[in-house]
Amino acid sequence: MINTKRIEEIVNEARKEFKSRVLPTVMVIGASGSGKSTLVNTVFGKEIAHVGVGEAQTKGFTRYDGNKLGLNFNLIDAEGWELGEDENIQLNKISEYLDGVKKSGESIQVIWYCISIDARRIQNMDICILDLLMKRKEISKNVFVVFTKADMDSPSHPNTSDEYLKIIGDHFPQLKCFRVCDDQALNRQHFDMSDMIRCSSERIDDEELADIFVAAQSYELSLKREKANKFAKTSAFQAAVAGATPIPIADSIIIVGIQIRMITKIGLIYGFNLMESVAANGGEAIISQIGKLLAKNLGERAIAELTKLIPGIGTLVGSAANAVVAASITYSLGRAVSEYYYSLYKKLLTGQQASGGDIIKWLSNEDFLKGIESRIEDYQRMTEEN
Ligand SMILES: Nc1nc2c(ncn2[C@@H]2O[C@H](COP(=O)(O)OP(=O)(O)OP(=O)(O)O)[C@@H](O)[C@H]2O)c(=O)[nH]1
Ligand SMILES: [Mg+2]
Repeated sequence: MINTKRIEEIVNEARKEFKSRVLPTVMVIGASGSGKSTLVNTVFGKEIAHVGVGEAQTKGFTRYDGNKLGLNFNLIDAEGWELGEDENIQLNKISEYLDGVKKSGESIQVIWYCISIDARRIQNMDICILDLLMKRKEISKNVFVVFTKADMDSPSHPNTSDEYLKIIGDHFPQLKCFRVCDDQALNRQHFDMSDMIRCSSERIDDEELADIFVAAQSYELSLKREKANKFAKTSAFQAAVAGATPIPIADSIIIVGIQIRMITKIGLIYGFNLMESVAANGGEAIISQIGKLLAKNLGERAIAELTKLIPGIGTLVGSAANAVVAASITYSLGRAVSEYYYSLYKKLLTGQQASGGDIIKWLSNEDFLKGIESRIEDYQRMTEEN
């Protein structure tokens, strides 16, 4: 009934597509000790310096290649400048470096310029470097000012971050500023870490790179969920188109293909690579198993749903109803997978054991089918809203 050969082909195509990804590049820059490395660790949940050695590039820039280090992003760490350093020398270094990046064809998606609250004043060097960055058309809209160590702000008025905000606002009214610190609880209660991550991702033009940035960061889990759900919607519409062709859904390899792609992509948004966990678990046999499971669930649910939708099924299968069913099951599957990964990720964040490979077990589970049922209603609500 289900063509496993074709499923393997689909999975291999998806695997190739997701393997050869270009990664977003994040650059941190600011005074020495301004909290650049700490910021990167807080956002991405990784001690990059401990993950591997970056390549020291010309004049104080270190580039960490995500593909080499198994990360979902590249990092450019600019060596912090010291107080009293010559401004022109610094500015020349930065200009030269950015020229080189531009020439190499690489683009930088996010630039966080760090100014520590602890410093108590914004230096002329800060303004000069920001001015340089804002004058470069290729990056200016990706520059953000980050007031680090916000936990050290004084409770008095006007406090340091308010003063900073005013100075930056006077010089660069178009620049966005965020207050952050290295403490989760404080960030969530008082500071702007979430906003910083959201704004940064929204400014990335390339949608694929924006998705990978969301996958790379580990701070804003709800952003991953939003992206995953958006992708489930897109896939549902694709499935609707495929479902509108008058072939029985249970045999529709196209829809299964859309679904495999969808669960792969959702896994990636959460930072799990389904394809890799599949390969690690014995490869192709499991891949066809996933395909069969999807086809079986899809088939059975589809028939149940169709029976509800059209009395006298068997004599006539309306292609419109077929499309609705294909879409709602795909959407439900996407939402269910997203919720699954969401809870898996939460587990990982609290130090519990979990692996992306668990999804295979979970797909054969009763809870999964129940989850799908409860989310078919979500889809119907969604189509009514649109
Ligand atoms: N209180 C407080 N201390 C922080 C915070 N962020 C960083 N620090 C401390 O500030 C110091 C410098 O932090 P780093 O992240 O190493 O700064 P950096 O900009 O990467 O420094 P260089 O790479 O040497 O230029 C460290 O001792 C951190 O522990 C914060 O949010 N609050
Ligand atoms: Mg550092």
